[in-house]
Amino acid sequence: MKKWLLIDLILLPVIFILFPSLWSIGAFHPWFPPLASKLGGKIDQMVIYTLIVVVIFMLVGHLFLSWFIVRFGRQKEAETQTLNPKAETLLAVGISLLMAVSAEGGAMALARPVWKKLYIIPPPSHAIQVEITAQQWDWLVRYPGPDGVFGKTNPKLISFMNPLGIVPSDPAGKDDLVLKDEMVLPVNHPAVIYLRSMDVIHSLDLPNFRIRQDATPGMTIRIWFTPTKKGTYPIACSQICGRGHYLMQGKLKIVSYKNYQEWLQKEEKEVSGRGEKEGQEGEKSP
Ligand SMILES: [Cu+2]
Repeated sequence: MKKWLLIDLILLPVIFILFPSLWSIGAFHPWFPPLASKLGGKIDQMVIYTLIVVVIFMLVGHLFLSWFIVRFGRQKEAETQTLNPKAETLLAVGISLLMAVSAEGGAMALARPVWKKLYIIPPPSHAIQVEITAQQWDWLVRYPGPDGVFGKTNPKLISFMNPLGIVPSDPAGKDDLVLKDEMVLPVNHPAVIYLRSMDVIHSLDLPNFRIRQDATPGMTIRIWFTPTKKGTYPIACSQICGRGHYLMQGKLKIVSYKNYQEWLQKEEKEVSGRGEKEGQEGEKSP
C-alpha cells in the first residue's frame, strides 16, 4: 500500500472525524452536567441519539467522499459524464428523507413525551409553587406563603423595597416571600415554576435539571419538574440580555423535605415579623 493512501484513508479520518465524533458523544469523558431531575435523563437520551445519528451520517458521507477521491482523484483528465436528472433528484430526495426520518423523526419521538410532561400535563396538586421573575440582572424568586396564593402585582408599584410591585391592599400578598437569586426546593417532590420577565427576554437555565426556558415579557410560562438529588446547583441566564447578563447567577438548593419546611418557616417568620413592624410603624405615624 502506498504511503499517501495510509495517511489519507486511516490517519486523517481518525484525527478529523472519528476522534471529534467520539468526543462529541461523550465517549472519553461525560460532558453533561451531573443529572438531578427525573425527566432530564430523557433529554440526555435525545441529545445522544441526535449526536449518534449525525455522526453516522457524517462518517458514511466522508467514507464515500474518500472513496471517490481515491478512485477518481488521480486521473489525469476528468471524465465528463452525462447528467441524469432523474437519478440525481431521486438521490437528493432519498437522502434528505432518510435524514429527516432518522434524525428528526427519532428526536421527535423521544422528545414528544418530555414536551407533554413539561408543558401540557398539569403538575400534581401537591407540587411546590414558585414564581420566578427575571429582570436585568436578577432572578426574583417568590413563594406564595402559608395561604398558597400569590398576591396581585402592579408594575406601577415596583420600588426598591417592593421589587415585584406586590399590591399592599391584597391580603394574599402579605405573606409572599420574595428572594433574590436564591431558591430552595425539596428532593423527590414536584415543583412548578411560573416564569415571567419584567423587561427583556431572559432564559432560565437550570443545567442539572435539563431545563432551559425563555422568560418573555407579558407571558407567564409554567414548567414543572422533580429534583432527584440533594445539592446546590447553579441558576443561569442563557439569553444575552444586556451588559450585566453575566450577573444573572443564582443558586438552587435541593434539600430534604424536612429541611425545606424548616427553612420556609424561618423565612416566612421573618416576612410576618416585618409585616407586623410595618403595621406598628404605620399606626404610630400621624
Ligand atoms: Cu438574563
